This record gives sequence, C-alpha cells and structure tokens, in this order.
Amino acid sequence: MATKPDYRFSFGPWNISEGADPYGPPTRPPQPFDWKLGKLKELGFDAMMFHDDDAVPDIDAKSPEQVRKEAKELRKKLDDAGLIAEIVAPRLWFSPMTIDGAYTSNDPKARRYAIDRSLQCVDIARILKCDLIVLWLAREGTYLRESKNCRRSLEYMVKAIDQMLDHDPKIRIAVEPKPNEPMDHAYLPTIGHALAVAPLTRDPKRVGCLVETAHAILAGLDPADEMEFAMAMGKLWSVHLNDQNGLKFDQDKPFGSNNLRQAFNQVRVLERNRYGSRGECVAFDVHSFRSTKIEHAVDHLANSRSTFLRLVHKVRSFDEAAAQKLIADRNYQALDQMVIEHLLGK
Ligand code: XLS
Ligand code: MG
Repeated sequence: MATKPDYRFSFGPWNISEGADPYGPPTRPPQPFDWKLGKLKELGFDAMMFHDDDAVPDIDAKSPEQVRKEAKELRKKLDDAGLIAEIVAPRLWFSPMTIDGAYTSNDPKARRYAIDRSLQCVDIARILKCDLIVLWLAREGTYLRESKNCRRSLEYMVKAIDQMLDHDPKIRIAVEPKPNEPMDHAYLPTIGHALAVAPLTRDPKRVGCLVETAHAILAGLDPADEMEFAMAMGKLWSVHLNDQNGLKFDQDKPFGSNNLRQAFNQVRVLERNRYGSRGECVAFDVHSFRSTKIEHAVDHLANSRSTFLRLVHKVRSFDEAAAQKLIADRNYQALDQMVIEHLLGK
C-alpha cells in the first residue's frame, strides 16, 4: 500500500482568543501576535492562517505602501521561524462599510470597498508566498428575505471572485460556506452551493472550497460527506476541523469534543482521499471554552491536533477487510458495533 501523507497543521491568531461572548467581556488577557506565533511553533504546527488584518492590523487606515511594507515584515518573520502562511482571508464583516453585506450589499460604494479590500488581500497573500484565499462570506445573505435578491447577489459574488482571479493569475479561491450566523440565511450555505459557483467564474479550476466541521453540522449535513463530495471533485483545498453540539450558536469546540465517531469519519475520508498529498493543510478553527484560564490558552489547539493524530492511527488500524465482509453480508448491526468497539479500544 502506498505511504500516506504526513499532515501539516495550521491555526489562525483568532484561535487564541480572549473568551468574550455576546453576554460578557473577555476572561483572558489578549496576547501579542509574536506570542501566538511562538506557541504555534512550540506546539509543532507548520503554518499560520491569516485574515488580511491579522497580517496587517488596522489595514483600512494604512496606505497601500504601508500595507505592503508590513506584509513583507511578516513574511520575514515567518521565514525566520520556518513557517508558512496557509491562507489569507479578507475580513469583510467588521467594517462599517459592510453592515448590510460586502459583495452583495445594496450600496454600490460598499460593494466597491469589499472588492478593493479583497484585491489588497490577494496582494498580501502574494507577498506572504501564499496562493490560497479563503472566502468566509459572513454577511453575504439576508436578515430580511425581501431586502435582497438571490440571483443578483449570486452575480455580485461571481463578479467579485472574477476580479480576484484576474488580479493574480496564480491565486486560488476557497469558499468556506456557513448556513447562518451572523445572517439569518447565507447565500452559499453548503459545499454544493459553493462548488456550483465555480463554473460561473472565468477560471473554474481556480475556485474550490474549505469545509468547516461546525458549519456542515449547522447546515444539518455530515461533515465527512461534505469533505468527500468536495474531494471527489478535486476541490477540497483546506479544512477547518472543530466540533459543534447541534443547532445552536457556533461553538468551535476542540476537534472530536462532541462526536468522536463523526471526527473518526472525517479523518477516514481525508485519509482515503490522500488529503494533504497535494500540499493541503489540516487547520483547526477552534476556540477555548470561556472558562479557560490563561495558562491553558492553547490547550484546545494541542488537544485537537493530538485527537486528530490518534484518529489517524484509529483509521489506519481499522480492519477494512472485516468491515467489507460485514457490508457484503448487509450486517450493518455488526458493522456499527465494530466501529464502536474499535473507537473504545482494548
Ligand atoms: C469562520 C472563521 C473565519 C474563517 C476565515 O469559521 O472563524 O474566520 O474561517 O475567514
Ligand atoms: Mg472557519
């Protein structure tokens, strides 16, 4: 059997957070970027994910020259640490310009702002030697059904993606769908929607997707199936592994925290499709529980990675031949128990 890829791991600066929620203030002091980078290295991760304003804080207040200068300084910092930038994502949901949406806002000035900022994000990615832009389309949806038009919104999103593709012939775009929150309904809620956009763009082979576990669960879908559907099309360019306990606020729990069997099945599809062998990273989009003390502020990241690696071992030691026999005999009762026993271990 061919050797399976070793995995490269990443997380973003926002994954070391301060514990604030809509009902209460932070519970941990903020940590500077260099501290986070140091922890990433210390924990044995290989790459960092960035929003444009993680790379260049306060980006809207800076001149294009200043933005480029700071991006170059960051690149040096990453080079010196032997780390890479996995993705860069335009944070289009924070600005007062995007209150009513970014690419799909009803205000043409807001749409222009969103596109300009996205093109600048592509420039930053190029400086960071990164060719993957992630689009979490947080505000591309509606609070009120009658306020927007789905067909027109789709055209706006395609137009925005086309401009990014034009701006840099090497850049690839991975859409990260989420069905709701902050919007009532998002225009690209699932992987099927995200991938249906690709052929509408001017370079479909450069448009793919990123599956986040919690987002698939919030859409009522199975994250492993979402991942394998995308991989069947050669379109899964990153994953945000985490966990989510049913249909409630976005929890970003540690990987495997809520449903170990669902986590096992995600690792299983990644393994059998040789995810990672084309340079894809395994990213954890996880957050600490609000109750976490500062001395444990990165444990959720270390734990997610460790659970992932344990599950890789579980996948590789699963008796596939025995499973196939049970499948041929339609004995799913025994197959079910076999999976449970395997996860429980000796
Ligand atoms: C949403 C994330 C978000 C994207 C990248 O799940 O936390 O930041 O992953 O933009
Ligand atoms: Mg995410």
